[in-house]
Parts: sequence; C-alpha cells; structure tokens
Amino acid sequence: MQRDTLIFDLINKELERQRHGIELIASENFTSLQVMEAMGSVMTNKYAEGYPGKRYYGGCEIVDQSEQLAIDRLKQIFNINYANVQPHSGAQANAAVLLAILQPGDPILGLDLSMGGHLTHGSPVNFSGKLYQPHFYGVKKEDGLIDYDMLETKAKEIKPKVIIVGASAYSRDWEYERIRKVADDVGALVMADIAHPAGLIAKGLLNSPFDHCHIVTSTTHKTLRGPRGGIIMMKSDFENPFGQKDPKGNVRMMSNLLDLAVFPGTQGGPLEHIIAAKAISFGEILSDEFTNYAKQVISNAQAMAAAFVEKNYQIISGGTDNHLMLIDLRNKNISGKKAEQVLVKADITANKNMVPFDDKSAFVTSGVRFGVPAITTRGMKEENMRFVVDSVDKVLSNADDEKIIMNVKNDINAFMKQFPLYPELR
Ligand code: DSN
Repeated sequence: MQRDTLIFDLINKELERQRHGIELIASENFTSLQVMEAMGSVMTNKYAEGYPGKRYYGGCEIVDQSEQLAIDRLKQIFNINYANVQPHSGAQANAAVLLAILQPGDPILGLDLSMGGHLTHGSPVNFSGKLYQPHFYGVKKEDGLIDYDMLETKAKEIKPKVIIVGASAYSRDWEYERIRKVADDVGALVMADIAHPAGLIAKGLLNSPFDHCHIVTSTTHKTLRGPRGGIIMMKSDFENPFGQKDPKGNVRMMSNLLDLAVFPGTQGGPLEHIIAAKAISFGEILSDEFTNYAKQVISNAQAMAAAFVEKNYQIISGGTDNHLMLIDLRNKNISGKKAEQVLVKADITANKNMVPFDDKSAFVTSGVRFGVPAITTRGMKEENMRFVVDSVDKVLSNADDEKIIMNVKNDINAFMKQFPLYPELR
C-alpha cells in the first residue's frame, strides 16, 4: 500500500503546531509516547463486544487481560469497587449513565451550560436535553460560586431523578456532601462528571466525589493525561432504586445496568487499542511523578491567576482551586471570539467561553477560558506563568496591531524551545 503522505504531512504539521505554541485550552494535554504507541497498535484490529471473560467473539484472551488491567488500575487510583473503561468519550459515558437510570422524559438537574456546565448535562441541543426533561442550577452573580441554595430549591421543586454535578468552566471545588443531602431529601441519584479535575482528585488535591456521589464519570485525556476517552466509576455498587428488574424479576444492581448501558445500550465494539492506552496512562497516574505533576498544575494555575489579577483581568470567582480559570473580558473591550482569534495568530491556543450572565451569544461570548495542564506537562513552572500572561495581555491589548502580534509570536516560538515536546519524534 502506498504511504499516505498527504495525511502524514498533516500529522507532522500538527506536531510542529503543538511544539511551537502555548497550549492553554483547559481540556487538552500531551500524552506520553507509550500511550500514543498503544493507540497506534494492533489492538485496534480486535472486535471484543462484551466484557473481559464474557465476549461475543473468539480470540479475546489478550485484550481481556489489558482491559482488566485498565479496570484494576483505575479502581486502585480512586480506591473504588466498580469501573467501566469502555466509553469512547466523556459524552458517551454520560449517555450510558443517564440511559441506565432514566426513562425518557424523566427530570434531571444540572449546571447551566452558560454558567460553566456541559452539553451532556441537559442542554436542549444535546441528547440529554432532548430525551430527558432538563432543569438547571447556576452560579451566584455576586461571587461566581455555585448557588447551592438554588440547587436545593430547584431539586425540591422538580424532584429530579438525577442531579448532575461537574463543569467545563468552573474554577472552584465542589461541596459534594451538601449536594448528596439534597439528593437524599428528594430521592435523586447524584452523578459527578469530573472530566476536568479528575487528575487532581486522583492525587487527593481536591475534594473526592466518591463518598457522596452514586456514580462518577470522566474523560481520560484532560488532567488524567491519557488517551482521548471516557470512564464510569462507583465507589460501591447499589440496587437500582428506580425499579428496573432483570428477566427473572430481580432488582438489577447499578453495575449491571451501567455495563448494559455502555454495551449494548449505547456502544458496539470497545476500542481495545484505546483501552490498552488507558491502562498505560492509569499506571502512570499511580506514580510519584504524576503526584508532582498534579501539584504543579495547581501551583501554576494559581500563579497564572495571580498574574492576570495583577493586570486587572476579571477572573470569575476571583481565582482558582483547580487547573483552569474563566476570565470576563468585558473590562478589556474585546469579545471572547476576537480574543481566541488573535491569540491563535500569536500561537497561543485558548477557547472563547460564555461567562455567567453573559450578554453575548455562545458564538461570540464575553469570556475566555485558560488552563495549565498542557503547559505543565511541557515542564513550565510558576516562574514561567508571568511570561505566558504578559504574552496574552500584549496580544489582547493590541488586538489590531499585526506587528506587535507577530513579535509576540516570535518570542513565544523561541521561548517554547526550552520545553521540548516529543523530542524522540522527528
Ligand atoms: N470539550 C470539553 C472542554 O473543552 O471542556 C468538554 O467536553
């Protein structure tokens, strides 16, 4: 077969783009070479519908072992009793959980997308808002923190079957215990989507949801620094409280419902090459090196937030407990859309983001979200955050001056040479 130089040229260009620039998208990271090696391995050739030891195809003895290792290592990371490593993504993990628990039309309560939530937490343009009956809580206008009183009032009013905890653009920790009390009062289950802070929770640097939330989902490629994918976890199994029975009339356990909701409920064959890569990244997370990484993520985020505050940037909630921050740019007279566009010209990648109570649409937005997981993997420390913030500020303050932006870009390209990315790759 002829080598597809067209695509490999593009892959090389993407490698160079990643090497030259400052990656501030809060949900991105750089996996290890061994994780990428597993993703490009022969495991991709294997069909393995089912679960280890219970497959619908022959020849699964080897993938059974690597999937079991992924499950066992994930259980060890979070000290839990149930893990499903097959979801292809965080959205697939959330789809499976909701399918396992709910009937079409059942009420759910999640954080509003425009307040930092996620599409799969009930947005009307997503399956979660189309199949179920979505309701939302938000953050408080005065301090940008989760409005737990509002959550409680709404929960009592609508009696959701699931309360969804978690966010894509919220820089503070969560009061899981408080939410569980509300859920118990109204007869709801709590699902925590920890896709963003999972790597920090894994190392005990943020509150753990596992003692208070019935089911926990995550992606594996953000702060967990693994391959792109999803996972579902529970500290302990429990009987499904909403009455689904098995064919013999027995109440089904939640682990059984979750496994069935992933396969055959929402997915077909698992991606065994990705699952092998997940297993490798979970092994990496168990190391002391990852503990240092997670601590550095938080230190870098706090140093970055302090540098932005010094330059009069308005961080929602005033700072960060985790790896990201959401900045309201209205006092800087630039929209999130324009900020994203001009930053890219200087090889700084970030994403526009709505801020709470935004007066602009999701396509324009008043805000921008910055995160440090990727630049921390590149090796940056607290003392480098000032250069990053100065560069961002120079671009946003001179958004129509191509010459200044090109100077910033040249400085960034030179600066990033100190932090080699995949030097083993040509
Ligand atoms: N796309 C992810 C993020 O950027 O936060 C959420 O799914």
